[in-house]
Amino acid sequence: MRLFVLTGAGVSAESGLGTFRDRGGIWAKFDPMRLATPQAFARDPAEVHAFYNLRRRNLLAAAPNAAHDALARLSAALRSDLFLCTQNVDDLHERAGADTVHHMHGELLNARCLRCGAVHPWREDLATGTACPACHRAGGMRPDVVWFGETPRGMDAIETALSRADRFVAIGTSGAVYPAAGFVAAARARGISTLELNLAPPDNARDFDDALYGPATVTVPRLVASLIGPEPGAPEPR
Ligand code: BV8
Repeated sequence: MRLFVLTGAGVSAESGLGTFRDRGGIWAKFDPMRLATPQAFARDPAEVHAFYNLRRRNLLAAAPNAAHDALARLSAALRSDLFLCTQNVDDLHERAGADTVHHMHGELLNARCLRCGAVHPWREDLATGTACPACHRAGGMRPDVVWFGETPRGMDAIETALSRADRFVAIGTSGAVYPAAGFVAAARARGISTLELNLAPPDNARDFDDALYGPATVTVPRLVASLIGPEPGAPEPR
């Protein structure tokens, strides 16, 4: 089995990190065009920093949940036969122990210097006056995330993994943001089976062969148990 798993904000929702498009979600409170585009950063970097500083602090206070744990168990069992692709900028898959995680929208705990291009692990707040540890120039440090209008990371690796997979699973994503929302159609065009795990049908629900609805902390461990067997010592599923 070669499995392509795409995760979205729903997998981290029960860790206390907000989703984007659900009622009361991040984009209900904040306008993405004011905060998550290169133009927004050029216009008002301090406002963009304040938004991501808050999210970075929330992330540092959060912990992986049972869905991340189950995917880490799957990663250990399938090794390179699992391509775990996340739209999430958090590091909860890694903290749960997942081996290789493809962050197509970048990582909030990295900062990138627009002056020299260096990428640094970053856990503190960023400010307009923050100097780059590599080139020592100030004013160019930004969160190393992919904003609207920017190219997602590693699209070649994603296309290769999609072309080799024999099963596609999307977990906790609304199917609203491209190119990720189009992966299921690409998988389906190849004739491989497609499954979605979500609380409710997403925008692209019709592209999936099967669905399992419920909280990710319940559905993901159940899916993983069906694929590789129950976790030793885990209670029998009801
Ligand atoms: C690009 C990162 C070219 C930083 C984010 C018009 C038509 C089509 C496309 C476009 C268009 N106009 C513009 C575009 C392109 C644009 C786009 O798609 N716009 C949309 C909005 C129309 N895309 C881009 O600009 C992308 N770049 O296309 O470049 C290209 C392409 C290919 C190759 C070369 C070049 C770049 C997009 C990057 C956006 N980055 N943020 C940050 O986090 O601040 S957006 C953001 O949305 C998130 O970061 C996340 O990465 C992404 C997806 O969101 P979801 O994860 O799906 O979250 P959402 O809240 O929507 O849904 C949560 C789901 O979870 C729900 O379904 C809910 O039911 C479920 N759920 C909730 N709780 C649970 C649960 N499920 C299970 N259990 C639970 N407990």
